[in-house]
Amino acid sequence: MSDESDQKAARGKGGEVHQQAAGEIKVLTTQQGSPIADDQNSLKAGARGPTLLEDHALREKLFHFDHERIPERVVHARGFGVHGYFETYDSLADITCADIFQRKGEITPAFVRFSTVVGSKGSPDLARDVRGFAVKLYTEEGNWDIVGNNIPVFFIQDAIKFPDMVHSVKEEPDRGFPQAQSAHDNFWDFISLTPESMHMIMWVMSDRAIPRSFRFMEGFGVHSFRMVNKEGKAVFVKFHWKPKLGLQSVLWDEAVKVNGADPDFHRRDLWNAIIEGDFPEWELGLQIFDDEFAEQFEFDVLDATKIIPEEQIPIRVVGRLVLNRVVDNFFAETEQVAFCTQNIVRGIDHSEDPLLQGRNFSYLDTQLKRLGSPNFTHIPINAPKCPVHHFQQDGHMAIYNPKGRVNYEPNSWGDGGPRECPEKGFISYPQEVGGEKQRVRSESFADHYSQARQFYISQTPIEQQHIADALAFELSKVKTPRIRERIVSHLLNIDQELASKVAEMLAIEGLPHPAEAALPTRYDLPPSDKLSILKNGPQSFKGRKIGVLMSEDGNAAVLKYLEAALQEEGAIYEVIAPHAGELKGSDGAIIKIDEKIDGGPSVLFDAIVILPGAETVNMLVSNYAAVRFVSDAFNHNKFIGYVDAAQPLLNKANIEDMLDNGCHPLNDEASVQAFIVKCRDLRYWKRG
Ligand code: HDE
Repeated sequence: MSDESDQKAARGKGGEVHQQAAGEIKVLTTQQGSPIADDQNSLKAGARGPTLLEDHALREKLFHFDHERIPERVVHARGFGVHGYFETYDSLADITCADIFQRKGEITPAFVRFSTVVGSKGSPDLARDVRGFAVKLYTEEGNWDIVGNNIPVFFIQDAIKFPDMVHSVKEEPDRGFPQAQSAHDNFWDFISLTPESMHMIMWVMSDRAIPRSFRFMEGFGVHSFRMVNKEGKAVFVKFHWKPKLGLQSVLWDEAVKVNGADPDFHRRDLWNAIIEGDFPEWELGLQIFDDEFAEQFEFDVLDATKIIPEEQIPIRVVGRLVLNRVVDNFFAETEQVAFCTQNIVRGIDHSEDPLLQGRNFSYLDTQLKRLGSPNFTHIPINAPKCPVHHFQQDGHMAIYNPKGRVNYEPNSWGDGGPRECPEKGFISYPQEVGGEKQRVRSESFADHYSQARQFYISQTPIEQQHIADALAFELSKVKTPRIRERIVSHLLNIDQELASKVAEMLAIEGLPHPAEAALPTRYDLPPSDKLSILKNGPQSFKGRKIGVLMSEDGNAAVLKYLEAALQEEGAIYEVIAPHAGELKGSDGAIIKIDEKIDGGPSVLFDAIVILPGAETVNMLVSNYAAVRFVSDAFNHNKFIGYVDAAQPLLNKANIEDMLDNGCHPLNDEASVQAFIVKCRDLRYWKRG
C-alpha cells in the first residue's frame, strides 16, 4: 500500500491511488517504505529449506493481514454506506436554532449507512429484518446523527431489555445458527413473553421487512426528539425520511430466491444507481407537536413502540437528502463510520424516552470497542467538517496532535482560547424532571395491542395475507408448540381473523385464550392509510429494472422501443440470454448480454419482457432456468411483455391459458409504451 504522501501525490495528478502514469510503475514497499525486491517467495535456507524468521517483509505482511479485522457490529453488522448531501428547503428558525435549518438552500454533507440488523457481515441482503437507516449530517456546528430504522417503532420500551432482545434473535448460542433469521424458537419465545413487541411484530411480519431496495423504503428516527429555538422554546419532533421513488417490497418467495441469486441485491442496486447517476433522494419530514398534544394523545410520546399517525400530526417536509457518491474504500468509510445517538447539535435535543436514554450510552461505548480508541473521531469519515477545538489528547492512534504548551482550560496563554461560549454552545432543554428513584414502567406505556391492530387494519387484504403468511412461516420453524400458541394468544388481541388464519396454517386445534392484557385493545382507532405500502404506490416505474429474455435473432425493433420508453420513464433493462457475451438481434446488430440465464433469474427484476427469435426460441424452451424465469415472474404477479415468437416458451411455462391483463403482447411502439404505463403499478395483484 502506498503511504499517505504517495496517495496525495497520486491524487494530485488527478489519478486514483494505485493508478500509475504511463511508464511510471510504483515500487512496492514495506509499511516502513523499504522497497521490496521479491513479493513471490519467502526467504529460505536453501531452495527447499525452512523459512527464516529474519524475513521482515514476510513477517510484516502476515502480521498486518492477521490484524485486518475489527469486531463486527453486534447488531447492524451488514451495512452499506454512501455519501450525499442534505438540502434545507426553508429556514426553520422559528422552531429550532440548529444551524442546518437556518438558511434556505443550505447544503450539508451527509453519509448514510443502510443495514440489516440480525445477520453477520456476510449474511444475505434480503433477510426478513428491520433495516438500519443511519444518517450522519456534517453540519457547520458539529455532527448530527439520526440513527434510525425503516420501521417507526421498536420491539421494546426500555433499553435494559435490548441485550435480551438481541440475544434472542441472533443465532442460538449452543449451535451458532440460524444466521440472519428470526424464524427460530429463541426469538419467538422472547417475543411471546414480551407483549410490548406486538406492534413491531406486525411491521416486521409485513412486507416492510423485505424491501425491494434501500431506495424504495422509508426511514424513521423512531423516538420523539425536541427542537429548541433561539428563545429556548421547545417542541417535540419525530423524523421521517420519505423516498422520492415511493415504497416497494418483494414477495417472500422472491426474497428467498434473491438471497441465493444475488446475496448483495440491495447494495448492488444502490451502488449501480449511484454509479449510473440516478441519485436516490428522500425528503425529510417532521411531525411537530407540543406538550399539549403530547398530554392529550392516547399513547405516550416517549414510548418507542408507538407511532403518531400522520392523520393526527401531518408531516411537514423541510429538506431533501440526495445520495450521489459511493465510497472509495468500504472499510475506511462503511465499516469505520461510527454513528452515535448522542451526536446532536444545538437546537436539537433528546427526549426522556427510556430507549433513547439507554442508546445514548451504548453507541459511544460500542465505538470504543469496535474502533479501539477514543480517537475514532480522527478517522476522516467520523471527523466533523467544521472547526474542532478541545483539550482531549493522546490515546491510541492520536492523529491530530495540537502544538504548543496549552492543554487545559482555563489558561492564560495567548488569547486564553479556546473557551466555552454560552451564546453559541449546546444548551440542554431545561425539562423539569423529578420523582422518586424507582425501577418502573410508566402506566402510560401499558397498551400493547391497539396500535398493532391499527397497523393491521390499515393494510390492504393482500398485505394482510402477507402478514398472516409471514407469521405462519416463522412460527412453522418454531419447534415448541407452547411458543406458537402463546403468539396466537397475542394475535387474538390484535385481530381474530388474523389469529385464526395463522392458527389454521399451523394446524393448532382450538384457539388458545387471548393473552392477558394490562389494557383492553382499543377497537376504535381508525385505519391510517399511510401505513400501507400498496395504498401509497409510486405511480411510476422510475428507478426500476426490466429483465429482457432474448435468444439469437431476438426482436431488435421491440427492444429499441423498449429502450426508448424506459429511458423516458427513468428506468433500465438488462438482457438475459442462454449464453454469456453477445447475440445478434433480428436487425443483425450486436446486443450485449448482461446475464447468462442462470445468473439472471426474474426475481432480480421488476417486470420481464420476452423477445426470442422465432427460429431460436427452442434454446429457451429447453432451458429450465429460462422456463422458470417466465413462470416465476408470472407467479410473482409481475408484468410480462412478450412477442409472438415467445409463445412456445409461454406454453412450456404453463401459462399460455392464463394470460391476463398483466401479460402484454408487444409488437409496435404504442404497445411497448402502453406496457410501461402498466408497469407503473409494479405488480398485477389481480392475478391472485
Ligand atoms: Fe441501535 N445499536 N440500539 N437502534 N442501531 C447499534 O451501534 C442500541 C435501536 C440503529 O450503520 C450499535 O455502532 C441499543 C433503535 C442503527 O453503524 C449499538 C438500543 C434504533 C444502527 C446499538 C438500540 C436503532 C445501530 C451496534 C436500545 C432505531 C447501525 C454497532 C436501547 C431508531 C448504525 C453500533 C450503523 C447500531 C445499541 C435500539 C438503530 C450496539 C442499546 C430503537 C441504524 O451500539
